[in-house]
Amino acid sequence: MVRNMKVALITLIILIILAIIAIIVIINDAASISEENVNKMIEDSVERKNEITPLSWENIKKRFYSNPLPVNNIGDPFVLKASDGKYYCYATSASDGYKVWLSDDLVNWQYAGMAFRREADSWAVSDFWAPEVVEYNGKYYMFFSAREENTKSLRIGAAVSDSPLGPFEDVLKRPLFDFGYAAIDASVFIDDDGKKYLYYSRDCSENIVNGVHESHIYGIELADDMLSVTGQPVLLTQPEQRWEKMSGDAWRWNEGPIVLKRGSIYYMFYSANCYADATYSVGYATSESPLGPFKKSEQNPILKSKLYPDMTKSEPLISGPGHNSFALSPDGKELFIVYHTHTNPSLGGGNRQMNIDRIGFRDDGTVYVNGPSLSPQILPSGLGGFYNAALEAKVSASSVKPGHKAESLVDGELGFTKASTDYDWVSNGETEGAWVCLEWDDERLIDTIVLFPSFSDDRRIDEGQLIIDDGNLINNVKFDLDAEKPGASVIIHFPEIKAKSVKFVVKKASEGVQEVGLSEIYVMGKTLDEK
Ligand SMILES: [Ca+2]
Repeated sequence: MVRNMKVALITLIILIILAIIAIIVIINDAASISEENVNKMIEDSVERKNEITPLSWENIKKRFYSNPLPVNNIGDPFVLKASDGKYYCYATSASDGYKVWLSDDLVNWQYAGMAFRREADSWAVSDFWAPEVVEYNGKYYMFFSAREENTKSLRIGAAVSDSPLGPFEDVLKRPLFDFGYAAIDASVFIDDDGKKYLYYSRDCSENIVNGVHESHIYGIELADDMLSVTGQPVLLTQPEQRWEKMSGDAWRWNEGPIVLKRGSIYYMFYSANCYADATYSVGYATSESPLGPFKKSEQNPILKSKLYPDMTKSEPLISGPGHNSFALSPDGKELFIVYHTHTNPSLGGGNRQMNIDRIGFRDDGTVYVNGPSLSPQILPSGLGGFYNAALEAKVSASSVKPGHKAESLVDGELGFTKASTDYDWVSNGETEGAWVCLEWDDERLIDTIVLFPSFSDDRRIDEGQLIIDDGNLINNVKFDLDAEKPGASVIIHFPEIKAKSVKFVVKKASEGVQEVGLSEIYVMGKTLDEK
């Protein structure tokens, strides 16, 4: 009995000693982790590749907007970015004047009341259409169209306010000018030299050319007081191109002009065909002088209705985009086109809604519109503390088809039109294994990568892989995009990571394609303090 207890005690002591030795060994081992070992462990983990699981759409959706925007039952939306940094939208919106909507970010809009209401004895009695507002010398000038009581014809009026919200006052108590014909859709452009021009549409209601009712666009110099015109109006454009003759043989339109200047070139944007129909579209013409001659782009129209991709429905998916204006993003870096579409695509008509999409100029001076979109688009730049780091990256690719370039991935143009396919990155006969890479000189804090497909089905990618800084993998990047959401992209959101490079590798191309392509890559980075 005593002997057995002795054996048990010795065994217990031996076990305790062994346990102590084991603990000492473990502690010693832990204490001996050197910098060298740390580096080795990192190398090992890089070799293993760290697979990142993307976060859900719910985590990222607040950084996107989708058309249409909440300015409804309107037409001809005009956006003013005023000197207070806020956005004001005026539109065809009431029977006796104009409503105004207010926004801090160009995306979220609040109705802010009537900006202008006709007075009881006003010359302007009805048809209050297409207002525009110019901020000049601390005042706000509204130019609008309305039917005049005396002539029963359409005329352009001017109203002034100290606030962009109104109330605007019809200070002239008469039309701005009268050339004896119906005139609508006034738009003011102030040139670099301070000269002012007013563009308008000579309305087809009274303008009959060879038996055809036609709306023509004119320009005239506006005096420095903003409330009178000088000189004679100049005819700038009339319906000529095939796309401008889609409303039949009796009625044709060039209307809704608005001018932008880029370098020394004047770009006049306008709409053609009947506003109530799906044929309503936007084109542009260029000139070296504000009053022409203007030459129409061969790529017109640059914004038009969109049909259902499978063509099974007779009504369009997006109907009648047009009568545009422009607005800069909050940080002034991106230009947006503002336009209306029919609220009910199968009905068309006067009930329209506001949309915005990015618009840009290619190196050759031609214009592209990233629209009309129905899919989530990244918020205008300068919002949410994020920016597109891809714009600062060095871009390379495994191969590039002659006539294309890798830099097209960061030129701002997305795959919305056939014309855009000339500006895709396209592999040179590669499919699986083709890659593109974005690299930075120093680290960027990134959390979202957005891949935009080519407009061309012949370059379609089904699946790929993202490699961030060689070590981090995002697998199964699938291009299962909704064809009924024009502008749809692959949006990959993940926990914030510091990175010096992002690589996209094609794992699976669509059956039968001979080459693959992408129109654009966004890499969303957190705006650093010094930026
Ligand atoms: Ca592009």
